[in-house]
Amino acid sequence: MIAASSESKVTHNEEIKYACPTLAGTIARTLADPATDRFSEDDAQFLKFHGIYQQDDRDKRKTGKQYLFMVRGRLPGGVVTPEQYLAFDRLAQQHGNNTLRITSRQGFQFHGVVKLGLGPLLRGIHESLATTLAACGDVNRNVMAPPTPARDAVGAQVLADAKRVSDALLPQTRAYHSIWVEGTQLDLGDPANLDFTDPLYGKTYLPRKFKVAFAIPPLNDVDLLTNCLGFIAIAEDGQRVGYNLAAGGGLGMSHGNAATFPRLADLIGYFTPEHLIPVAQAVLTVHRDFGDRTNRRHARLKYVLAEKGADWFRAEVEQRAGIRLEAVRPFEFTRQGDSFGWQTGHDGQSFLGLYVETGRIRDVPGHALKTALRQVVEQFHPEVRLTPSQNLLLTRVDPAQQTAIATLLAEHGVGVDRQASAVRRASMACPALPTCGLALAESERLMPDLLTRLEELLSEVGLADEEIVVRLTGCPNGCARPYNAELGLVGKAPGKYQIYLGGNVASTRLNRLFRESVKEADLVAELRPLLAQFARERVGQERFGDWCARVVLGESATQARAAGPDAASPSA
Ligand code: SRM
Ligand code: SF4
Repeated sequence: MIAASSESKVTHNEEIKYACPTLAGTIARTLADPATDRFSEDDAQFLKFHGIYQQDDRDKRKTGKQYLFMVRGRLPGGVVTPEQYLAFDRLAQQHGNNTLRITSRQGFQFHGVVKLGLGPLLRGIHESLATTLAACGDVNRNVMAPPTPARDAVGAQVLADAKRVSDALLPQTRAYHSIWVEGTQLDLGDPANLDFTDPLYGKTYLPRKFKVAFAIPPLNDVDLLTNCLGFIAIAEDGQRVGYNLAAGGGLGMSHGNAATFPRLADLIGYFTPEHLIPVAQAVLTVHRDFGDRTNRRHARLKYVLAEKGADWFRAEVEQRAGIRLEAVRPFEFTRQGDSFGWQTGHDGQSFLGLYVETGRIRDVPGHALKTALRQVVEQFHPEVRLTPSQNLLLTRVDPAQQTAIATLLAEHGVGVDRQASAVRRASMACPALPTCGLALAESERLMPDLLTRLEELLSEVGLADEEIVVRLTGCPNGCARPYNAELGLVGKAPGKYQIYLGGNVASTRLNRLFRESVKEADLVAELRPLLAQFARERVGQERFGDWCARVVLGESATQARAAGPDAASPSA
């Protein structure tokens, strides 16, 4: 029987998972069929579990649908070996649109892949010892972790833990290997396939996607509280000694549907590292067993937390993990985001933070980032790490190589010192048009120009060097996490955006809706009086988000913080 939390009928997604628990669908058969350039609707749902989205080029819809595929790689903590990077660079050129898109969860996306290219692309990714399995679908997605080589051993310990959790939460189906490596269609009538039950996920997997992140305070570069499951590392004497558990975050919502909302995670308790996997599996199985399978808009773990409460949830996790959680240990998040330029890690090696506009690695006239990175990786073999803000780090660099790397980058128009303005470096945009089927408005294609206009405005009001966290998405699903930005812009309709204000730099507070359906051309004019007043009246070094929360949204800073779990005063 398919588990449901109410008497209502389960969704179609639940029915097809139940009918085909290996998630093989008829993907391999269709892949081998030269007569079609697309998969059936049901197979398109199964494809997601294999890291693939069936899309079409929305710029070309007037002349009929042109099917293209997006392929998402799963890279825990955003860590990419030099060999993998070179493989991805080549595969993007051979089978995609010759760009690599760093995602807001430290993955890589290939866009513009045609059906014929899927087989060689996925095989190439597999041969590079990476995978796209469970990068999408009703399963745990890419596990985020701080990519910056920390000042002590904690960073490496947390990355290793993130990899362990990622592995422990992978689905066990043979379909991925059979389709993409062996090129064979599983026999769907074989009882072994019909009755397949995943040891962790069961027959119907999760009601919806599930997201995990690790953070090392005081840095909140992963926007931890927006995840279903968050692990906040507690360190003593340069070692991570345990984790605070956070659960029930998530951002997706629909315009005009108050039953859907962004939510920050609750702090649940503290535990020591030997319990990491049981705790992760306990939280995941609470979602599996209590998530709503009758309504995909209400199926995320955040709604279970919102409705049943943190005390109920803590008791469930304790019972499933077989431990008692201790009281949350004190910690403080002070900022999100990345740092740029050359820095030195705890091991004495150098690393370079590079700003990547809207996360898109590509060559454009005067800025051949894709070629530059390929040549740097070929010649100097740094490890590549993808950040949760869609930027990139080159790590494990011999300090003696800094000048040569900077020179090679400069030859391709890629600067190392002042890479972009503070506001641009703190920005994110989701892909939206033309690839995303859910986009209501432009995002990635609009962001560079919008930021130029914002930079001009900031100069005009005397704030040229001001860092403001600005995030733009083409719809309310929130893929670039706009609801905890200081300034969030969310697509409402073609050319129209909702303006959200008042997130904080630590990413521990949700912003609030300020204006609705503002025309794209009017966005900067709408912000001008606000930024001018902020420049005149801010108190000391007060940030734009805090000022908005205090003055524009009519709250005291204290009340504003209470809108979400305030990291400055954590409580169990
Ligand atoms: Fe997302 C759906 C892109 C991070 C919330 N997201 C999509 C799809 C796959 C559209 C679709 O379902 O057809 C987008 C593909 C666009 C394209 O053409 O590439 C898409 N999401 C992305 C990425 C690439 C945005 C980016 O700018 O980097 C991110 C990929 C991350 C990864 O590597 O796994 C991405 N998506 C997020 C985040 C941020 C995060 O996880 O930290 C969120 C908000 C957090 C959350 O999950 O609540 C997010 N995406 C959604 C939702 C809303 C889910 C909900 O609960 O309502 C959808 C729609 C859905 O699932 O039906 C969605
Ligand atoms: Fe697409 Fe909306 Fe996500 Fe942007 S926020 S990528 S438009 S689903």
